[in-house]
Amino acid sequence: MREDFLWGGATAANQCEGGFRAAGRGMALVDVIPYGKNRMPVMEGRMDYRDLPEDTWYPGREAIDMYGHYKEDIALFAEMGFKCYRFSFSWSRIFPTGEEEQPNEEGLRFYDGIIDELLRYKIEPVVTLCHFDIPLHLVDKYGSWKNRKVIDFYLNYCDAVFRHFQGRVRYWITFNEINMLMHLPFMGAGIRFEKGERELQVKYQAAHNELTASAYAVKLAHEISPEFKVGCMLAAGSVYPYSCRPEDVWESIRRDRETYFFIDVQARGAYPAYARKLLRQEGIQLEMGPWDTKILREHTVDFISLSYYNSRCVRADGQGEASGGNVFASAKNPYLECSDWGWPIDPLGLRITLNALYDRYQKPLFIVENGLGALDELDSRGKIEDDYRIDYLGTHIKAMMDAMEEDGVDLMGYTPWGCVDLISATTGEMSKRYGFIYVDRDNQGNGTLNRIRKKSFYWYKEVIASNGEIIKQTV
Ligand code: BGP
Repeated sequence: MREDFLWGGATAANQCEGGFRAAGRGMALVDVIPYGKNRMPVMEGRMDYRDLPEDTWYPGREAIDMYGHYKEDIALFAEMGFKCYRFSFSWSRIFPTGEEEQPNEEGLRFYDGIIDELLRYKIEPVVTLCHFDIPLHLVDKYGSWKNRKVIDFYLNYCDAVFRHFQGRVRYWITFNEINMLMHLPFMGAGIRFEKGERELQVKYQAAHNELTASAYAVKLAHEISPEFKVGCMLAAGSVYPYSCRPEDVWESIRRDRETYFFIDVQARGAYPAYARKLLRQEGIQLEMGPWDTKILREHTVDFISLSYYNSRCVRADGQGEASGGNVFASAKNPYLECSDWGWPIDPLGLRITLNALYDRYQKPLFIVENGLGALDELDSRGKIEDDYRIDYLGTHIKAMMDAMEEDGVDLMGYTPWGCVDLISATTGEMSKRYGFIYVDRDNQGNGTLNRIRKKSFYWYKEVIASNGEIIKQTV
């Protein structure tokens, strides 16, 4: 293993910070994503949050109150030996409506606190600029990423934080799981469909605006500091054909391209032929600025980051049992076990995915999310023996190391998701836990918020201390 490998953990403001009204923060998209049966319709952009009943519970507003606990949490990350920590800025904490010209100083000060604390422990910050987190004002007034104007607001925000944090932050990610926009458009990109709108037209326009914003952000970052490394981020997971029937194989290629599309643009700098065809066939007209093509071509990303939870599987005939999984459902793969939430578990799929991405792009990769959402129970001694999580992570780390050492994939680091328990993005539950650190809080928001080290905490500490050697001996 390379000596500079970035072992760490990942979170996002929208699922852990809370403090939704603190220090001048403006309302954000996450603040209006409810718990319960209305969550999906809102996340899909089919229900307007303004129509939600008054007694609705919004778990993201308080989350695990990392706003008030970050020092304690970072001390625990340091105790595990983290080399880096991936987290996101809440855009509306820095630009409360998104339209201000100058940043909210108190918002910047909050992130100064986090970053200085990390650097004190020699933990490298990796910052996601937008992780399902958009000022609500931009959603309601402009229609979020449907509107080109939002590119300017985003760049104004990027400009402020690049300048403010230069010298302290080196790694930036422009958008979390940019392809989420196609599946959960409101959660992914603040997109709500109005009557009469063509969904595909709206989605591809929003995608174009985000891709352009991302390329401009790369340009800006490189102008501000030659030290900056800027990455894109994909919800990854290779799509397998259900059988060797050519129709199934073809369907798997088609589905893979739905995700590759974004990275093809961000890493290779142009719309691929299959995407140009699709736009034409679907009659989609993109509103483009005069410089977009040039900006996309000249400002590709420095690295490709990805989340990997599971592989996917498809059948051309659409028959058979379905399976859950990150971002979208697919056909049930009979060879794989599933998590408590029905997501397939496929460590070799991680090696397959890493190889596919590296073959295609030849740019450094960074796994910025991976993990097992599971039910954790405190035992009679108040401890959590999460061997299932150790198994999941151990086998995935082994697959990742094989990709690096056997296959030559260039991988910068590994930050498992939800290193401290946080709110689930898809379900809003607290009980879907990923962490090495347990947080005492339930789905209704009750609990002390106390942090407790799980068994996996001590295990991951050893993994990092041995730079992965113990994985080779034990998995
Ligand atoms: C990814 C998101 C994360 C995270 C993770 C796990 O899609 O980037 O924000 O939540 O998935 O998903 P969930 O929380 O639904 O289990």
